This record gives sequence, C-alpha cells and structure tokens, in this order.
Amino acid sequence: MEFSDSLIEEFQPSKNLVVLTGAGISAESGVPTFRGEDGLWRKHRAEELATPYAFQTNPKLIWEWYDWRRGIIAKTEPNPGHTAIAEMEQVFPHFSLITQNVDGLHRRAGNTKIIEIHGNLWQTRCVREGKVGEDYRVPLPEIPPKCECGALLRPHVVWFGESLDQEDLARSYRLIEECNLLLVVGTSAVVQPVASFPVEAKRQGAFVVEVNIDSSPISSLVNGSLLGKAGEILPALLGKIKGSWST
Ligand code: BV8
Repeated sequence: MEFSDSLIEEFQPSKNLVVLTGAGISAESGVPTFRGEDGLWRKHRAEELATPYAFQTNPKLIWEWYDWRRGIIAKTEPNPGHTAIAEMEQVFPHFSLITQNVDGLHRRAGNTKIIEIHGNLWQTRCVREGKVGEDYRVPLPEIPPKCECGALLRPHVVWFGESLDQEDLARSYRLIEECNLLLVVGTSAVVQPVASFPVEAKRQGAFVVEVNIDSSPISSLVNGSLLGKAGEILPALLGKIKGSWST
C-alpha cells in the first residue's frame, strides 16, 4: 500500500493527533454499519429506532433491537484497524480518540483517551433516577430491563433528537480546535454535530486525512483521502509512519 512522503511527513510525533471514527471502523469486525445495506433490522432503519419517541412508544421493540446488536457485538473482536488506533495512542504523546460508535470495541482494543460521544450500548440508564450502570449479559434476561427502583432502564446512548453530553461535546470541540492533525475513519459524515468536526478542524488549519472505502461529504475538503478498508490501511499507515521516525 503506497502513501505519499508528504502525507507520512505530516504524522510527526509532536503533532496533536485526534482520531475520529464512525461505524466503518467496526465493519471488518462484523458489526453492521448504519447506512450500509446491512443497516436494516426487521425492515426498520436505525434512524427510526434510535429515537426517544420510538423508545417511549415501544420500549420492548427498541430493547429487542439493542439486544440483537449486543448479541452480535459480543461475538466480535477488535480488528487490525482498532488495534492500529490503540497503538497510535501509545506512540503519539498528544493523542485523543472521539468515536461515534457505541460498540465499545475501541476500549477492548486498548484505547483509554477516548470520548464515546454517542454513548455505549453496554451501559444502561434508569429513566427515573438517571443512574448509569453496566450490563454485559447477552441475551438480556428481561426485556425491557428494569432498574431496582422499578422504572425502565434505557441504553445509555444518544438518540436522534437528543442533545449530546455537554461535557463530552465541550471536550471534543476543544480537541478539534487544538488539533493540527485529524484522522477521520469510517464515517459517512452526515450525523450532526460530529459531522461538523472535520470541517471545523480544517477551518482552523489542521491537516485532515480521511480513511473510507467510499467518498463522503468531507472527501472534497480533506488534505488526504485514503480509499480502502480501515483494517488494511491503518496498520500499513502506522507502519510507514513509525518507519519514517526511525530513519
Ligand atoms: C443533536 C447512537 C441537538 C445510537 C447515534 C431533526 C430533529 C432532531 C435532530 C435533527 C433533525 N435533523 C437533523 C438533526 C440532527 C441529528 C442528525 O444529524 N440527523 C442526521 C441523520 C441528519 N443529530 C442529532 O439528533 C444529534 N443530536 O443534534 O442534538 C438537537 C437536539 C434536539 C433537536 C435538534 C437538535 C444526535 C445524533 C446521535 C444519534 N445517535 N448513535 C445508537 O447507535 O444506537 S448516530 C449513529 O450514526 C451512530 O453513532 C453512528 O456512528 C453514527 C454516524 O454514522 P457513521 O458512524 O458514519 O456510520 P454509517 O453507517 O453512516 O457510515 C459508515 C461509513 O463507514 C461509510 O462512510 C462507509 O463507506 C464506511 N465504511 C464501511 N466499511 C468500512 C468503511 N470505512 C473504512 N473501512 C471499512 N471497512
């Protein structure tokens, strides 16, 4: 796999590197993406199910969807793309990861400097007390699951029409403002406000690189576009970067 010298040159260890990922980084682990052909569940699209209204109307259906996803994700492993990003955290002193994914695979790959900006489907939240817990059981013994207080639990994720966690958002905006190198991996860049992060990074002067099997709305604005599978491109890219540091 070939990378231009000028692109590799941008990945200096002194850089403030932010990595931003979407569902495409987990595709090679076997996790269905949102807008790919595997994005349907019982003929429903994610955008119809991942909303407060859908949960309010039919919590059982929504929890069946999450239980199905949790079952799939529980059988998956981080892929070489996740592993490469985990290694980037080790070798770049100023590294942060912002992920839109709720599958928890970046944590399992070893990343710790991470903002799960759309939440994590292994976490639950009591709709009454707001208490957040973790539950890794697949399948769930009771659907919909309930809190000890008797109220419904919901997945601790951000649904369409819900605001993101204000602290996560503030931290992310600060990282985007301060970064001089942004690596965007496997996102269709349509979901706001995260889709604006690469635009803002480019505006403030960061060097922006996209890794995707397809073009996206940000492909025209990035400095470097690497077309291909994240699980193949990222390990090769990291190998070239480390090689350039030792020469
Ligand atoms: C908000 C968690 C303020 C849940 C997710 C009307 C009313 C209300 C809001 C809106 C509205 N109109 C617009 C909005 C804003 C809305 C929005 O952006 N809608 C879009 C659809 C237009 N956003 C919101 O509602 C956000 N909140 O704005 O708050 C507010 C509040 C009230 C009222 C107004 C505003 C909240 C958005 C968060 C939604 N939650 N997930 C769950 O997962 O169960 S979003 C969901 O989409 C996932 O997090 C996912 O990660 C994310 C983005 O999708 P992608 O990750 O990009 O995945 P996708 O499948 O699309 O693409 C995969 C990509 O990978 C592709 O490009 C593909 O080519 C590539 N790929 C595939 N394989 C590979 C690969 N690349 C590399 N290698 C491979 N092997």
